[in-house]
Amino acid sequence: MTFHNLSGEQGDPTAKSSGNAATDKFKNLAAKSDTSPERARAIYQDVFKAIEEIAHKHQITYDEYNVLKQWVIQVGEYGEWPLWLDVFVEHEIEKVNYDRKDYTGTKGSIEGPYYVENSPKLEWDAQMPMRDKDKEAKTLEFKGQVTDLDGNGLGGATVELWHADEDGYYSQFAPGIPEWNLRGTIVTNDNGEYHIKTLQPAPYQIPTDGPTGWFILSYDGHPWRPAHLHLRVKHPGYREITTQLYFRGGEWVDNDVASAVKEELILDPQENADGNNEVTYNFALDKED
Ligand code: MBD
Ligand code: FE
Repeated sequence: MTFHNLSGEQGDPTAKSSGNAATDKFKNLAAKSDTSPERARAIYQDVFKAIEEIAHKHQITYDEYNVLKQWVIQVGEYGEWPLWLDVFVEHEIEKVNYDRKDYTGTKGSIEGPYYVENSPKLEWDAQMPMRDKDKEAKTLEFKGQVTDLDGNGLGGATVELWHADEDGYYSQFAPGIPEWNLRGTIVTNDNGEYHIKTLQPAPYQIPTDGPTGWFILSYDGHPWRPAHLHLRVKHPGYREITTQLYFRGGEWVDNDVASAVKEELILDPQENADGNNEVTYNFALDKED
């Protein structure tokens, strides 16, 4: 086994540029946790126990160990730790923390590596920031209401929306795209409603010219995520949700490399006469406890 560039293509953006953009964004966040030494010890003991079991069960060779060591170095050099972790680990952390029986509002999903805070504020009835090129793509009219658990509209809620363009690229993580392209913070009207015109996103391919892609190819996996919208919905006094929405029948919906699809988060868009998509989705927020 070797990890090398099996695709032979220089992606645009390269794995290195999008990876390092995600790393530069994340490393400046003040991440901290109040994990006690006792808890740290308990967690690490289980991690090392799992490593021990795997090493013996699979009789891991020194060649494999050395490839791993080199790969870990490369993940860092390419800035792909946010990408690799969010694709392979985040979904379980999301479930542990947010997918709980006592939360009955709209389900969450992983944030992924491409969120940027403070996107431009948009009126409740607005168009996402986009280029002329994006306007030629299939349109998605995305509307609905943010409510409490009893269905009362929450006016002044914010719906942060970010997603990839038709080529599967995210602004600020690919060269040459305007800073806030396909990123916006929609403020709901007095009834909690929003009505957004955007473009229909395409499936997203993990860059195959970097270590996360090589990792996937090493086990003959595929590097695709289904087309998706990323959302973060907030209103004071309510539990903030970070989630994603998918499109029924779309490619990779049943086989997301990031394991982040939930049935409740699959949209059923209607295609109207002019070939554009229209869909209504309501967000119900749990009370903050
Ligand atoms: C994405 O667009 C994404 O949403 C996740 C979770 C990982 C990689 C790319
Ligand atoms: Fe994404």
